[in-house]
Amino acid sequence: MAGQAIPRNLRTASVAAERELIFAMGMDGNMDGDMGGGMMSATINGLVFDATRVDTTVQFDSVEDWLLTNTSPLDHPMHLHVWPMQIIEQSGQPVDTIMWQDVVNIPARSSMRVRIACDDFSGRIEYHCHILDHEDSGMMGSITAN
Ligand SMILES: [Cu+2]
Repeated sequence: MAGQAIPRNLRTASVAAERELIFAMGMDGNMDGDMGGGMMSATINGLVFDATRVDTTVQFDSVEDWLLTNTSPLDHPMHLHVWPMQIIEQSGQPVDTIMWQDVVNIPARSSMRVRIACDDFSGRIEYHCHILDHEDSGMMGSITAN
């Protein structure tokens, strides 16, 4: 990417797939812990991170739209490894600035739509909330391109 003065505009790309990632927080239902209450859970599409699971499979060299929905009362800065994102909508309103971002903040109880070119790398990578407490509580997923 070094030396690219004008970013490629993904708005003109054809979108191969759309998906939604829902970022949620709550207390997990397991009350048999020794602290008198449940642990915080931070999930993406209802799941805490599991290193043995692949959450998302994309087609290599395709462009995808992801709707990042945050149902929680806290912001979640979402970091996607390898592939930078372009924000195309914030809370349903178009965003015209063409900019690559490797972290996109999803404000509390809000949504961001991003477009991603899944190129240059095929294999398994991760996406996660950049707030360490949230990531440690499970807000992370894995993705492969093939
Ligand atoms: Cu978070």
